[in-house]
Amino acid sequence: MFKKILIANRGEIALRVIRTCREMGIRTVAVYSTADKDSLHVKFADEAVCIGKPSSSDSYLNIPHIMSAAEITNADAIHPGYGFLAENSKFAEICSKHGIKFIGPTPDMINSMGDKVTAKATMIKAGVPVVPGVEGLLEDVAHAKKSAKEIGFPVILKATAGGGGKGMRVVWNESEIEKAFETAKTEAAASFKNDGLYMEKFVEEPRHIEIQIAGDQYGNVCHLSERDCSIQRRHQKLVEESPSPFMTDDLRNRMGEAAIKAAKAINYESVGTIEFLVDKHRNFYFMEMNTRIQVEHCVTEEVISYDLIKEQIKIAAGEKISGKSYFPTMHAIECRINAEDPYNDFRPSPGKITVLHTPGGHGVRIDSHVYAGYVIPPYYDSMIAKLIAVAQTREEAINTMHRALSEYVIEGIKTTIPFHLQLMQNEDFRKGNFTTKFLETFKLK
Ligand code: MV4
Repeated sequence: MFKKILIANRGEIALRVIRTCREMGIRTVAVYSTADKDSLHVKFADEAVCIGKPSSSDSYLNIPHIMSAAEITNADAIHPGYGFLAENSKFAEICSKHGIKFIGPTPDMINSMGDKVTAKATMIKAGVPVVPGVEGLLEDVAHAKKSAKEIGFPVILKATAGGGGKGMRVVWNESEIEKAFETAKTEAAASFKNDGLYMEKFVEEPRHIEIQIAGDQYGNVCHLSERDCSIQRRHQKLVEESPSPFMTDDLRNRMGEAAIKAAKAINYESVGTIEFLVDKHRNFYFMEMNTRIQVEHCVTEEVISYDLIKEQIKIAAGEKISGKSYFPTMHAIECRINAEDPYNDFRPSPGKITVLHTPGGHGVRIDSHVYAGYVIPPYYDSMIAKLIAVAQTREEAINTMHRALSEYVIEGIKTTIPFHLQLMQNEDFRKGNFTTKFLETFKLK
């Protein structure tokens, strides 16, 4: 097992990793930017190294600074968390060259899922269902036009280097295709330095349901059931839950097996997630694979009673997993508490937390790095806490969540708490009656 892990991240996920390391008897190194010197991850770690100025490119994305911190502290592994360098294959490669274990998949595995056209081809070969569309990249506008007519409108153009919604265009009819192709190409080139586009049938009003998987270094893979992440706004998830209210035992088995096939196709090592689109007939299609631990991993932990970070560290250290899958015995919901103003287009609201009272009691978990007097810096993402409610049924979990949200007091900044309070009382949400379009029509009172 590792003796010392450097956590190349900040905020709640840095704390989350430190907590598990402490339970496992592993020493921890925090890295921090000058803006984060008073952050809890710095105080909770055994050692802390300042790696640069506030901007991410000078600190949490600065590979030489992070590698130096790892060398001077003699860390034998690096946990990348999520975001920042978590899916950067060059970083994983550099770690390996320095004899430091990157706690995650190998550079090849990251690359094979990072390029979406390659990933889709791999999935087709493995027998995992994908959205019908053109195989490979679009050559030019004429190719796009011809393909769209064959597939049938509406279609969607996506960037092969994209993911998470960037550089996408929905095309409803032939007259729109030329402009959509050109703007998507320009946007992809600017955002990813790769203008490759591909085309799929546009699935209308889908649900976003993802399957958590774990694979070890010996080819054993299991699934850990699903999370429903349909409650999103501009591709930012706000609420996640497990099990999905749309799930059936049969669908879970079929999606679980497909996710295992997907992971096995690339000999996947570590924990990871296969994202699927699910249509109203319960057809499911591979969308992309996340080769990292995700923000929403906690809902899975709560419904199967399993520490995913511990498992991720054990797998990285070469331990075997059983290959037996896990099924939810509880219901968990996570609300992302962001320093944003839900009454003002979710505009970021950084600043000092003057008053803080956190909820507690039966069935409540909070993963957060903030405290009363903490100043939320404006340089990073605005998530300041994850509130997770667990109960035996979905209805009880929603009621626990509502109760916990109503106990939560955060003053000095605006937060998404009022949004979540109203969502928990929404009739359609309570019925499990929602798709990825839900928040387009949800109105705050
Ligand atoms: C789609 C789709 C409909 N049809 N692909 C959005 C993020 C990126 N991972 C892919 N996305 C979508 N791909 C086809 N063929 C609809 C979306 C989509 C979406 C997906 C999941 C969650 C929220 C979403 C919001 C808008 C569009």
